Amino acid sequence: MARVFSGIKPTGHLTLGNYLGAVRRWAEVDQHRSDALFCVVDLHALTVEHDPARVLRLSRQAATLLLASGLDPELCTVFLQSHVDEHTRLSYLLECVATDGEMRRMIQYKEKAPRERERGGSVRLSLLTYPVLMAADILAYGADEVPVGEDQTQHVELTRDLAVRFNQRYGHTFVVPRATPPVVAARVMNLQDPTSKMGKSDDSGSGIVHLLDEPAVVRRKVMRAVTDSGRDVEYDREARPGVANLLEILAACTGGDPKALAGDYASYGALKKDTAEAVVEVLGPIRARHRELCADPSYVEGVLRRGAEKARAMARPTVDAVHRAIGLVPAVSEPVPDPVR
Ligand code: AQP
Repeated sequence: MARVFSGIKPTGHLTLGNYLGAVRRWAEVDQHRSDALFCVVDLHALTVEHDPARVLRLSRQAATLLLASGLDPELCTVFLQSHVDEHTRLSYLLECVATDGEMRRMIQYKEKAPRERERGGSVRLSLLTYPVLMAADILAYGADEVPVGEDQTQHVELTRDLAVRFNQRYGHTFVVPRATPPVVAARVMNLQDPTSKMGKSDDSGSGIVHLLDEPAVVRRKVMRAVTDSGRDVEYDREARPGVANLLEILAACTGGDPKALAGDYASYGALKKDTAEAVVEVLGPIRARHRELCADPSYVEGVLRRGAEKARAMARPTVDAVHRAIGLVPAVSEPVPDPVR
């Protein structure tokens, strides 16, 4: 059975992009056909200026939303990254295999570092190195597949490179994983700027549909989506990114094909209306289940505690093997005897 690992950063409220690009597949497909682990990667949220209370709140909310979206702790392992020390243990060892040039080439670093400087802050070293932590997240579990949206493929490529390099230098230790992006909605775009990804750390508001948005809010955001001055509904990501984005969202929500759906519409207004209703329908059960789970926080805590125990037991043998392969003396598991006096 394939091993699957994926994660989500508590850097903002989960978006429709997170759901259609990743979480829905985790719930509907991956947890049923594989040995799957899903993680709130809270350490990744510390790589930029952050408010500790907000990260704490968003981490709990993200975990609750993963369960509300259909992850079943009987079928998969759900946990918080910071609860399993093996991720950071392995990350340092992989930093000893990665190069600084590789880190500086990461698109997300190139995009975010200037943003941090513009905000008047300095750039945290962790913003440069967190792709290695992400590699550790994946490699610690021997994952074969990493179901992610398109924006994460460069990070999975780096993970593959580090795994191959380590195996060549120190002996076969890691499974080399591969990214598995979804067929539709691999990159849901911002409704107000269809050339940018709908990202949760972007607070600009009306272009981003959050999973917990009320139906009226969803309808308003979709109806105001930026399209273009044309009239015909055509699926063309380059020439008509706004319309293509709506068609992709509609297709992902209803199970159709964006190109085929374009033929059903004679106006942008009708397309927006159907897209809005399809999104409202998809989000309704998630919001309802989220309300129920919020009424029972000890259930969510229990799931995360048991998930972390299971994850730790799965990751430890791999990380111990990495220690041995790279030349570190294994930690002694039995109590150390008193020295002879
Ligand atoms: N717009 C999107 N379309 C499709 N998939 C998406 N994902 C994120 N946005 C989209 C996928 O969701 C998973 C978790 O994402 P994440 O937490 O790593 O990233 P984010 O939601 O994009 O959060 P940020 O903080 O806004 O990220 P960045 O770092 O990009 O600024 C992933 O599988 C991702 O592909």
